[in-house]
Amino acid sequence: MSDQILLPRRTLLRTMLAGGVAVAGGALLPDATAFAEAPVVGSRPPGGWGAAAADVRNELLHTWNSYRRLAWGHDELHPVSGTFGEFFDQAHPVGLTIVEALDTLYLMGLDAELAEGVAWIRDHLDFRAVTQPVQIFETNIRMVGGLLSGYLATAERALLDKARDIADVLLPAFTQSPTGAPYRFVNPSTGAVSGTSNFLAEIGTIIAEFGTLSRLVGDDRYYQAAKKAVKAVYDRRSSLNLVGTTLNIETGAWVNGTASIHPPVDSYFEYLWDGWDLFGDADFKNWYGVLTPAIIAHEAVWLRMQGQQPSRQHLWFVRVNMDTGALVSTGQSELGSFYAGLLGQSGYVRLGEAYLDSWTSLLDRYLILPEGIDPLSGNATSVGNALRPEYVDSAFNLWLVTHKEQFRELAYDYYVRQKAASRVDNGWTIVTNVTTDPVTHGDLTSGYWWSEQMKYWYLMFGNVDRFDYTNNYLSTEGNVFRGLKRP
Ligand code: DMJ
Repeated sequence: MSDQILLPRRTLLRTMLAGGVAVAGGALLPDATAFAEAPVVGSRPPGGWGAAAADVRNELLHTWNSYRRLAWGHDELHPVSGTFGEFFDQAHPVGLTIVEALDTLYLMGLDAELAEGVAWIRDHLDFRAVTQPVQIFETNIRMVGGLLSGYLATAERALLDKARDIADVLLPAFTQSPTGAPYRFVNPSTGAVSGTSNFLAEIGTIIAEFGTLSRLVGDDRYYQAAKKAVKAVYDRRSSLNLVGTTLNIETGAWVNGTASIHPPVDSYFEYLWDGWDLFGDADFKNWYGVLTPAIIAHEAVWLRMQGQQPSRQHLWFVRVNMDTGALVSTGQSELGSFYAGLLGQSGYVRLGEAYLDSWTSLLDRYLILPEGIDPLSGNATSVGNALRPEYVDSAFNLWLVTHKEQFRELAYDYYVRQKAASRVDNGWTIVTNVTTDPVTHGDLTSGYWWSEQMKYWYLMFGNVDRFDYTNNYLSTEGNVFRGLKRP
């Protein structure tokens, strides 16, 4: 696959023109200079890359020490109030932060902290004690994935056993479903499944963890369940080769037929590519190869933001009706910025670069990206930033693919920004309003912060001898399933 095949007709653009929106006409990549001439927002660390890597490690260690002091064994640190909270069940902590941090601690050489975390998991983690229904998706990408990458980093058998035990809690959500697409929830203490309307990301972001587990324990049931779920969605694609947002997993009918790369669909496409990347399963490559050109044909648009030069256009991905291709919404979610990296990984490098540039262009008006953006005005439609990793995730993936220094510089610039926005006495916190000066703090160190962007920044800035830069795989939650080097 390459950028060359992507020259769709632009009926969608005419629709938008009718609404007074300034857009590019013609081919999808009408003028490479439209983004190539953009000012690059990026910077080099004044003390050198090694010092930047050391700073990332210090920040993670500082926050870890706060977690250890104020919240040990609980799911998440509340660094502003110095308290804690639980992600799954307020009555039953499962040490989510420890699980999410494992392979990051390993890569950073924080071996004493890693050993302490592994010991806590071995002695205390009991996911079946959770009495509230949990999301299959979140449990899989965070808990199963975190334990598996922790196992790959340490060879501690207890981590693999706990990962399998949790996957066994989740598996009935797949096997009891008439379509194979999973129920959305399971109650770990009773085994009861629930939630017949499920989102594509939650149905399809399973194969990396379940497939890795199948490989490690020699039991194919996890892999097959995850693959069947993906196929249940793919088989219900429209005549345009688009899929919707929400499926009734019992009847197989679409509940919401809006096609989008934004949440709650986003990582469905990521794991299509990953099923090929990680397991060499050609079905996944074929499915990705059918759905992606349709996304690009019907959802990719070039827009000129109000107040910007006419020559300056940006690539965005809009929401459309899966059957007709008609525009549903132009709104952009920050979480959608992950798609730039996925495009780059899967051969659409120029599109990936262009899409990341669209997000970068917003950084002349915001310190860090807001959760929601109107791409026509540049206004924030959702003003918070929950310590989001997606922009850095894409910079990391494009850097791995292209080796271009500009992506590392973009990532460093964003590190400086996020640190300025999020650092508090006890570590890093979410932001509830990026548009105030100074930004307004919330009170949470998100679990994925330990697993995702701190790892991406450290790997980009450092020359980490425990990581294979040429042959690796990181999950949607940043968990490393290929590329960890052990002595
Ligand atoms: C992470 O849990 C994962 O990246 C997931 O795929 C969606 N986004 C959150 C962080 O924003």
